[in-house]
Amino acid sequence: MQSNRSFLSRTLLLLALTAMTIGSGALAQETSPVKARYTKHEYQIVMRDGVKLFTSVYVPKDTSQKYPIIMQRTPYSVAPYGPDNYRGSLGPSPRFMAEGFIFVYQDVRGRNMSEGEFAWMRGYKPKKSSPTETDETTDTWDTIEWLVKNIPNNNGRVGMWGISYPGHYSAQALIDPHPALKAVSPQAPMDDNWLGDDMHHNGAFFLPHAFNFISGFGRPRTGPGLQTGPRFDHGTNDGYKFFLEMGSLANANPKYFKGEIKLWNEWMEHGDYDQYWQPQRVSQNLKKVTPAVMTVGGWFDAEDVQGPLSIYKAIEKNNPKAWNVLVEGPWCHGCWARRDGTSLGGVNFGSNTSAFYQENIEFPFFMYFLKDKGEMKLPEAYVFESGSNVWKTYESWPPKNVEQKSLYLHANGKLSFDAPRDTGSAYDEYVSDPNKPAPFQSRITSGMTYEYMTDDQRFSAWRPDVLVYQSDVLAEDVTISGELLADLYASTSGTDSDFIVKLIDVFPERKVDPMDGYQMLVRGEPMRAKYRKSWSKPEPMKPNEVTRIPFAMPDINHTFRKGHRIMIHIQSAWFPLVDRNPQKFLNIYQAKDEDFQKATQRIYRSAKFPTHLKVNVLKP
Ligand code: PG9
Repeated sequence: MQSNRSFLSRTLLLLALTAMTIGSGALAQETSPVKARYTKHEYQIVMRDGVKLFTSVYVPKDTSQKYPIIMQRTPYSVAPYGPDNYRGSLGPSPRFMAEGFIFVYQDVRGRNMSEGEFAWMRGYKPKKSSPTETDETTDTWDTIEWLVKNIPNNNGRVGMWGISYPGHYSAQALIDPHPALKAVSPQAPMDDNWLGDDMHHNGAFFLPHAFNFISGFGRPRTGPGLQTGPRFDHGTNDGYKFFLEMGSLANANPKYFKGEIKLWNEWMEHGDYDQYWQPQRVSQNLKKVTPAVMTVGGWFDAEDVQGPLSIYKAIEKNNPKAWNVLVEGPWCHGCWARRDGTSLGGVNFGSNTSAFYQENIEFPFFMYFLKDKGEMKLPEAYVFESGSNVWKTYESWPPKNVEQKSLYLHANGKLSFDAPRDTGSAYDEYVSDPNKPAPFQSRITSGMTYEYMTDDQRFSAWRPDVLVYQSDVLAEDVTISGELLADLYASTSGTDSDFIVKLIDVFPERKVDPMDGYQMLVRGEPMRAKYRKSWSKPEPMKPNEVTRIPFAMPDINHTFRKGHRIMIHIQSAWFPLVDRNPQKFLNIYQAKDEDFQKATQRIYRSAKFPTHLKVNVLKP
């Protein structure tokens, strides 16, 4: 016989579990904070060419005041669909839902429940051939025009925000902005998927990022409908093994995609920076920016570290009167909205940087420009300084109070701000074997992780195919702010090569310290040598001839603390993050497995051939 006490406690537990179970289902919809305060509507908004775009609109139940519209356009679905199925949250952060806005989410043309044909980063058409010709700027314009005229109780002002691809669409809206568009925050926006964002960096192809993404996103579509599907099954967690065994990029279709993924086929057909990629670049068209713009990026964003910087800089350069600011935090991709921003991998940033940003930067921006609430005190640049772990504000980005200096390679793995005086042709040499390519990370995973951007590089430092140079222990803090310019003098026994430069912060050896000897990646970037003179007209390298290979690496804002060392790695593979270079001048996207050859690489460090990294050092 159960005692009364245990029977009662079991009954209470059962009731509690039942309530929780119901809570996860229908009841939740009734008690969801969104449904309690907002009413959802779904529309098919007709564009100027007749195509209908599926748009969800959440309006506050309280009609005692008018509200601004804040919109996101996305290729990733505005699910859940159905007027009775509500999103779990609305807006860039919970503050917005509590404050009260009209929230709009739209499936872009050709995606999910919207009609039409999807094009990858559909380029702007400056001269439309007819009143019904469309691009993303006209789809955005037509949508805003319809919203302000048809959604009850709006205050005539529209804001946009989005992270990554939605950030790209926010930036597109700035090209020919609708007059009601008053505040736009492109966050981790893709600017150019050949020059720095997502798929390519300086011509090198980001293999797992592209392959794993497009194997799902690029699935054939027969018409409006939710486009989801299973993630690609590599059959192993070991991405290094999977992609090495896949071999040449040309093997992907016969082995896995069978030619069914149109976007993959397009990317394989356009290896150079050609008319497929060039029109996609948003920043080239940002010349009539009238809304207030707050571009947001993460210093350690593995996907789109370059996009925010190039979009902010283009607006600043071409629109001197625009209200245009930059925010950069110590974040991975979108992590200012998705994680607390206190750390990334093994590196701690000392505070919840995401909460600080959401409360003190993002929310005040939209409140001021869409509701005339609060004061506008945002600086031109609100940038976190990693290493010292403090927020810094500047009147420009990059900051003006910097001195350009160069970190030069020297004998015996030394690195210093002094130029080499060696009059000969001193060099260091390594053999790059594409069948045993240097790895980009030590963890076993099939994808491009977020954490690789600040990983400890000691897993790589002892490899014979990685050159390592480090400074003496720093006698004082050295803060480097802005773009990095690598200037290599290199040769290869082949006719093409990749050169990857990694800038690293070496923590002091302190056994009791969790960061004991940590070699923190601050910035890494590849350069595919055949593009050294032109992104669209590649040229071979002459075997064993010293060749100058200059290239930019995305901006940083990092303090190398007193007691640390500055380190540079140079290598010719970063696998599988970057596809392998056959080290033979040919179309890599059509290479055969037998084309991949070893090459002997030389990096020169003499007065005549001074390999160095130009940096901007913040003046005291
Ligand atoms: N920028 C991200 C992405 C684009 C393309 C491929 C993979 C990722 C994103 O939109 O999330």
